[in-house]
Amino acid sequence: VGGGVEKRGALIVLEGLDRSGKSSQCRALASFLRGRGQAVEEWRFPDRTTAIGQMISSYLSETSELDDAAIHLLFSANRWEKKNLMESTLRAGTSLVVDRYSYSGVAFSAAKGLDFQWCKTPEKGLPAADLVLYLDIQPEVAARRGEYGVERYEKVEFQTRVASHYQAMRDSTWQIVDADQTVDEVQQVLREAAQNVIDTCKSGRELLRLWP
Ligand code: 2DT
Ligand code: MG
Repeated sequence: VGGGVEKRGALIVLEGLDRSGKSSQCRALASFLRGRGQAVEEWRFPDRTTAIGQMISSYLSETSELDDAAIHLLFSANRWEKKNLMESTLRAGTSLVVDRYSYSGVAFSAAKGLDFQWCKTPEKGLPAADLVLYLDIQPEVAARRGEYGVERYEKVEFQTRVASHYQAMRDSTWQIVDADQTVDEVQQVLREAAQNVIDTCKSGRELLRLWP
């Protein structure tokens, strides 16, 4: 191996409606890849550990109210504050498996009625995902899963609008995965797609920025 070829990690994002299974699938995917000897970190947005993340967290648990545009920009700022670390980690060869990203930012805020293009603007310049794994589920099916409705947004009518905005962001980096299958069946699809994109990034694919 030579010539200073960059062997960067892949930015792999899981997206989908609430209760589509993202968090457990992320965990399983990251540990599978690690078991295969890949350098992988598991991330999530919002990152509730930062000062901005704590404001977001109290908004989500409905202990505080914020203007729709203001909370939109806080979600975005929560990604910007992690941008340098995200990029340096990827460039060091570590792949990231991320539970939600800018696509959630746009889909959820647009579902509240904010302008779709306006919602995309603050994300411009962040690293683009190499692969978006969209866990596709009908809002009515998600609503039958455990603990639905404990947080803001977990209402079928709202989730239906979120789904339509997600749909408007689909491009060639997206893979739509039927999430109304067993946990293992879904995981199998994710593993194969993730392994492929990690290989592609290792062989020198350029890191792109939002919105390509
Ligand atoms: P979870 O932590 O359960 O995924 O819920 N959201 C998320 C936004 O509105 N904008 C964003 O930028 C992001 C990342 C989706 C988080 C909730 O916050 C919403 C559900
Ligand atoms: Mg949730």
